[in-house]
Amino acid sequence: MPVFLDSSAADFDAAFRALLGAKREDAPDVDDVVAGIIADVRARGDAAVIELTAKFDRLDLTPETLAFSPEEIEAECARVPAEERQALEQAAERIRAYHEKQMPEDARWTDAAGASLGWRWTPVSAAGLYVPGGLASYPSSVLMNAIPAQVAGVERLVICAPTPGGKANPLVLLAAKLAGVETVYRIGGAQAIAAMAYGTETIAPVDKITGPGNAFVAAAKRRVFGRVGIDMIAGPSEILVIADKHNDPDWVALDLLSQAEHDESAQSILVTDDAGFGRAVAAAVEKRLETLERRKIAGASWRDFGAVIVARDLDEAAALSNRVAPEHLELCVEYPEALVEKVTHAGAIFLGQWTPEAIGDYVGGPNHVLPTARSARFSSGLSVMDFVKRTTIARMTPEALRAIGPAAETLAISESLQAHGLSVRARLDRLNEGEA
Ligand code: HSO
Ligand code: ZN
Repeated sequence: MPVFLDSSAADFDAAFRALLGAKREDAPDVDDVVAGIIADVRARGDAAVIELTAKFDRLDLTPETLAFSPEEIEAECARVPAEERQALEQAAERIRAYHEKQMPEDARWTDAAGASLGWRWTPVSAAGLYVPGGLASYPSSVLMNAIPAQVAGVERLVICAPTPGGKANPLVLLAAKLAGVETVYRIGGAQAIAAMAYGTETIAPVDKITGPGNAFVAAAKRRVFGRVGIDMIAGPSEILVIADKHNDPDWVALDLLSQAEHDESAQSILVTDDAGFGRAVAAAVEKRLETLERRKIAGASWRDFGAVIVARDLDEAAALSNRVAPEHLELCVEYPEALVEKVTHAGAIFLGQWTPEAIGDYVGGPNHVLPTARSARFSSGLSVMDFVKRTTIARMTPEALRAIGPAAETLAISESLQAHGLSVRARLDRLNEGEA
């Protein structure tokens, strides 16, 4: 049974804090193994990657077959049924259009001292995207990771996707093609992350690695961070739905289950101002769980981490949601535009009863790679900004240097950095000579 909490109950705050603090993921300690794998790939390159792939994925590769050939990609893509191809194309188009709006602008201005200042944005040169194998090999995630990189202007985009036993997912390859990915390597795990970070004889290193993965991949991303940039270490999915009684309990139940079915450690929370509605949703969840294909996963998530919270009113519901800082937040209320103003921490917000969170997972346009585990308090979902860097620009004129140089010299002297001060003084002296 999920927990039922009432915000007017005396012990509510303690119970709510327990819910916030619930440890949902047991991250197995694989760091030593991962350190060994990374060192091996750095030392032996392709040979290590090939051996590890044979061992973990039962797949025998050679340097020539590490990547899918263009012919293989074409053949796999051709197997995708028209309906799925069209859906993927529509998704790609909408995700691209949304992310094009995120492209930040360069700036340049002249300030009161006469200094010309600004910044420029430039893309990273190469990005590598990890696509997990097995159950969580989502073509939609390929689009969500690769399209922002493509929009940012990243020149070289590659994917590493393990194909245990050699079986490829045609939809993943089609998504890669639609998103402008040049090369797809059939490797996975920490060895794939190491290969993308450090390079091998056949795999050129990248500058930024994004994408979800298992504990080995997460540990490897942590370890190569600094050598390359990474996106984030994503935890299990979450949804919080704020709903009033003017909703169909079954719709809300399905929205809660749509995150619960991702993972036994996923968390679905309903916050409502109507206790009767809360009970109706809980009953609808149980009913749907009877027939859901993933009822084992969704049921475990709902039972262990699900919650129904009855708040005094919708304002309090928003305040509680802010304390959770959920990855996904649905506002299934009559006036969502008013309530959204009260939301300060959430990865993605879905307004009104016609916006199920699944729309955002696939075709809405916004990214579905979002901050989990309450990290929406301080971070954002994946965007074009993850694939660009900002370089600052400054240009002094003689007048500008005369106006602000002496303060620099003073500060340099106070920090005992003589050459710093002299580099300014030498120029100021020349200006003064010119004047004399
Ligand atoms: N809701 C997941 C993403 C996803 N859903 C992929 C379906 N496919 C995490 O935001
Ligand atoms: Zn999802």
